[in-house]
Amino acid sequence: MRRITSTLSTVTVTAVASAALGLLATPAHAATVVVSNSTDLANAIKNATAGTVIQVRGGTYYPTATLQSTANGTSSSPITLTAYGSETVKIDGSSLPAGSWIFKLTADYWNVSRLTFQNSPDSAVVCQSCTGTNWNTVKTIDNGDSGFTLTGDGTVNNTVRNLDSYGNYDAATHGQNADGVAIKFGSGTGNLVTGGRLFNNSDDGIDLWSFSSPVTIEHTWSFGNGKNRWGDSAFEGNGNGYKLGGNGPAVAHVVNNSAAWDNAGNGFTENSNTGAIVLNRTTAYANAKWGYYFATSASRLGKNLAVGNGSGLVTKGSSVGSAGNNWDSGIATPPFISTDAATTYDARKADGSLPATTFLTTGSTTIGATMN
Ligand SMILES: [Ca+2]
Ligand SMILES: [Ca+2]
Repeated sequence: MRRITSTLSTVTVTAVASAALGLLATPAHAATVVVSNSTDLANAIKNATAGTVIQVRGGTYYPTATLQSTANGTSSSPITLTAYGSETVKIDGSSLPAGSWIFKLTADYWNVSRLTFQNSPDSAVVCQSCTGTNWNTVKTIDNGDSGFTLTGDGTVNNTVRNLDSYGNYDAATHGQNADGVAIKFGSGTGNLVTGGRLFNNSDDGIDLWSFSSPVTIEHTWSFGNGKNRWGDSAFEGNGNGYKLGGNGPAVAHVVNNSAAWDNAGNGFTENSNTGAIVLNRTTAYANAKWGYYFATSASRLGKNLAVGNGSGLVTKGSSVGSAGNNWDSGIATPPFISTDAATTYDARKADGSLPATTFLTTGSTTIGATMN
């Protein structure tokens, strides 16, 4: 008994001495911070360290300055920013100064989920030279420029999963810039957009302008972009579903199992990218211009389905490889099970994935998007 007491005393004394000297070991579990007002939210984001978990209580937040951080997580100890429990969190930019973004990260290894960013005077979410960030079930709605942006060199291994980005419109420049997703002006490999629903934006659904490394897009829907929904008499939105390049770099972007419909421009376009873009099992339906516009690239188009596009199924240059598409010889066009898009606006499934729909499905195992 005496020996045990002695041992405990030694431990206690050691701990007290360490505490007095500020030498307490790093806690095994990093701090969880629960915030319920904009000031605390801004500070939590700014002061996060690897392993910090920021949980935002339900409600609408009106920050008066851009929420931003340069704090890095690590691959094994990321920084987490998410809604508290199952609560609904909206971060509204309508109290920001003109030209401000709502949320800017210049940081690595953040996991951001279940937050809505809306009504920004400019872009909503911008991740600049980020590595290893994961965005899951985020919404960017009715902002004054692009909803979600990755930009800068050193943009590496970021995943944008189950993003809804819609209603974004740059009024001052007559809609020519606001895309659902912009991955522009930068470089870096391993970036993925999956499960996206990018619609009714003034410019393009997704735009890869001047991004010089391959981006992968899959299981994404891009629709209704580039229409003048704002009564803008000098409207300049482009309205491509998937703008897969531009401004010089030749890049082999990849688009798998995705769809474009009802856009004011082309469904899918190289947009002057001369690289070997790969499109596999995608569908372009009822876009105002071409389903697929690939005039000068060395793209590889396989098993894609174009129906009812204003300018035609495909513009295809001599360097484009094309096989198994419904414009290729001997390939049938399967009928759509439904052309009623109503269900594509439904709430997402509980896991954040796209809602169930029969819209533009065909049952084919060989051609076109499967719409899930
Ligand atoms: Ca534009
Ligand atoms: Ca654009």
